[in-house]
Amino acid sequence: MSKPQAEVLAAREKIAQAQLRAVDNRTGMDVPSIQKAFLEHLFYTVGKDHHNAQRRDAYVALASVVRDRLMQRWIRTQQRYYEVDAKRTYYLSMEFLMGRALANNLINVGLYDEVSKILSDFGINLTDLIEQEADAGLGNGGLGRLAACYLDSMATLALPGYGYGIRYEFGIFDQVIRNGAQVERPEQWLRLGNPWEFSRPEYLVPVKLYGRVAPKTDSEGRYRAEWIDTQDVVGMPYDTPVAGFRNDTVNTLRLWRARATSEFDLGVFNAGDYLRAVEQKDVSENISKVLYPNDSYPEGKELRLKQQYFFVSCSIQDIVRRYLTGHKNFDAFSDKVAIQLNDTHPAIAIPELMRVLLDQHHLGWDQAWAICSKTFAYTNHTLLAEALETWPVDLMERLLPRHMQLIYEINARWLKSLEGTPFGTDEGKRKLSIIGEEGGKRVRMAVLATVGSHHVNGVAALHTQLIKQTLLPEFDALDKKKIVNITNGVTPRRWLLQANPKLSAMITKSIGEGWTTKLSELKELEKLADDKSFRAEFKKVKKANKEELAAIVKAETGVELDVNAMFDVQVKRIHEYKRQLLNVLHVVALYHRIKANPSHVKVPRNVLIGGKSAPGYAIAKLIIRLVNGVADVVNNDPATRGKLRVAFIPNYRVSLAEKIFPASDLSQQISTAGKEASGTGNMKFALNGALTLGTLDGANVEMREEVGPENFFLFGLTAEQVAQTKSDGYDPWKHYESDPELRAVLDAIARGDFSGGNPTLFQPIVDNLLRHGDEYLLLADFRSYLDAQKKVEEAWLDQDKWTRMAILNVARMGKFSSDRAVGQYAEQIWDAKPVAISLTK
Ligand code: D6G
Repeated sequence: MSKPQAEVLAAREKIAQAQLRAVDNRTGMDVPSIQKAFLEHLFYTVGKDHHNAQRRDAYVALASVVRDRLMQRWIRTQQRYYEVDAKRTYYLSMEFLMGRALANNLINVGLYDEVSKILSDFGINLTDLIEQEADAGLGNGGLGRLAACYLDSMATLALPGYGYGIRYEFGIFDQVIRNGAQVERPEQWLRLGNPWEFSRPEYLVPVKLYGRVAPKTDSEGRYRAEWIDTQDVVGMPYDTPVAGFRNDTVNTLRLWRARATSEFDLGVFNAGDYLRAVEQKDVSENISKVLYPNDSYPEGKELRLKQQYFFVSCSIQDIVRRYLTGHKNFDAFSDKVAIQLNDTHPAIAIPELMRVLLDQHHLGWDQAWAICSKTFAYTNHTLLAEALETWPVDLMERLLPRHMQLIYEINARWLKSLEGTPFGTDEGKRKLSIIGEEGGKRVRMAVLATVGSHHVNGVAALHTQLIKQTLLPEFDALDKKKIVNITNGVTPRRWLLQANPKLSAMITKSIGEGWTTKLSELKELEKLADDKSFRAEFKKVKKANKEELAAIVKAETGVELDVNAMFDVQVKRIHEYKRQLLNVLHVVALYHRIKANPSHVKVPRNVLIGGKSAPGYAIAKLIIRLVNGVADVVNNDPATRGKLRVAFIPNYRVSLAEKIFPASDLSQQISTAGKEASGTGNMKFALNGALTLGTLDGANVEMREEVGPENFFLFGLTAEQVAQTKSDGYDPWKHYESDPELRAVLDAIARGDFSGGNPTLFQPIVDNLLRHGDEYLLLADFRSYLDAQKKVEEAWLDQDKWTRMAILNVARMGKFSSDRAVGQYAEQIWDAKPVAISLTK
């Protein structure tokens, strides 16, 4: 070692030692250190004294205190991953529906109770500060929230995991209700700043778009593609720490923001058109501006494909960069890197990794393809035909010409490999081609993702079975090990420990706190279901949670709920297949029964419905109006007093969900069988002691198995019967004509009973059911649904029995922890091992 080099190293070591001492001083976990840190942050970070500090300032100061403590663990974790050259798992997702971070981080670092006490000594209420934080609403619904739960579990299981996605400036819109209708408002979660994110300009990556491919031969005469005349943007990473539960692991969620390149406008700029040059800067930065607010329905816009490629390209380049810091060649790539594609949205990652390996690192095709197919795995989230993504070949050719070439080449080799199999015929090849010919040439992203992945997984047993039977039967026949099931799960930290502190405390008091990381320990509650005093306490907790929710509903909607009445709840995206409309039909039937004979309705209910509709989904928006129309009539009719209240809860989001699940008695999971891949809301309700009224769809099937059929209200056609009914030629009129109660309900809606006498407003809804084939079989399931609702009422009338059933539901939800799900991914798909983190080593 030369002398100057030795000096540099010695100096670095000195800084490292000094830094350790400084950090030790600053991030103490004891009460005086935290008190001091809070006051210091208020002063130095926020710049406020106790006279002018507002709640928001106190929130920022507290977030900074927590952040400091995370930072130490974060840096140590990332160092450790490099030291042991860990295999890393990358979760690529267009959506991460994270919600708020403060309470979750406080809980995970183990400071919640201390901080709450310290603040109350200062006269500050911790929950007031928690409410200051905007939800990180970077997702539409289940798919995005699943990604967030999985990050929590990866960190808690000490798995070296990363989330990669887009830092949308505008997340999912805010929903307000005006005259009963959904109105969308831009959601500006970053407006007041975000204390949890760190920009990392040192990791900027360039991304190319458009242009053309120039064939070249290199000095050794080999073909080399060059992608030129492109329009470039750069990706700027923003890192958010993801803390494991009390284990010192802190992983990273890296979200990309699109920025104009520094020479963005040189051409135009040189031509003297300064203003146009600046305008063009905006165009490239638009890529990460807004989340597409569609759930299970691709918009097919050029900007959406740009978003997909933008974040995928940034992420793949970053993954390769990180891998190459410790490796000289790509031989170990798939031993060190696992990439999970959350649905097909990031499937362009497959040709992108091929491009990087072939064009930038000059690997041969076979080696590059072998690496890809050992690296990628794909999670399918839907079977709905209209939700399967395809991109027009001509758009792909224009935006990503090199990728289109690579996709053609991948496809040619794939189809050739089918020769000699039962699918080597023209017919077989046409079915299995990555390029679909129907309705113009299109790239089928699900086929691309399946061809390029070593595993494909469905998200519940029934869903996986349907993938094998209907979506990808040929792939299943070719390789029986490729398609596997991993039933979704939810994190018990956010969805029980944080959201329901009262129930959590009660559980911990009874069975200890092991359940927070080993959810199956809840099983020990089973014996307490028969314990009278436990049941009484359980009911008390539920009632207190209902009071909290009732106050929110009153403030948001003006509707006064009766906390002794059943809270009958359906919250999720508004979609025809989820059948919020079926719920409304039941409410109208109940209303009619009350009007006919009030004493017949013995169980008082509050029916609560919440969820956003895609802004362009007209019929879903009309369903929201119908809920509000029905609520107006029902709530204002004196006959319903003490019997029925209906409210549409506006702006359903993660932070509101945390208040809703703990307060629910009945959870409605009533999708048409075969349509809902899994559901995760269903699990959160049951985990918080709500009973499920549901169809045999998605994970409901497994939930019913776990809790026992006697603790689950089942109704409706099975997936098989749904398919059969349709193929037999389904006739909704038959049900209308033969069921007078159903007829009265539909006639009332058609007549305008819930639209101020206007018969046209809800006509499209009635027409869909009666004249356009009732695609989701509401009328076929109506009677069975009402019968099940009757059983719900009977059960409710025996409160002891109901509470017993509710406790058993909680006790038997162990399977639905995201820790179990992520553990299965790690073992069966990623081959990922935990790396324990210690702050002292
Ligand atoms: C996080 C924490 C930070 C660390 C960085 C590593 O932002 O301390 O330096 O991750 O990122 P990579 O070098 O692994 O991308």
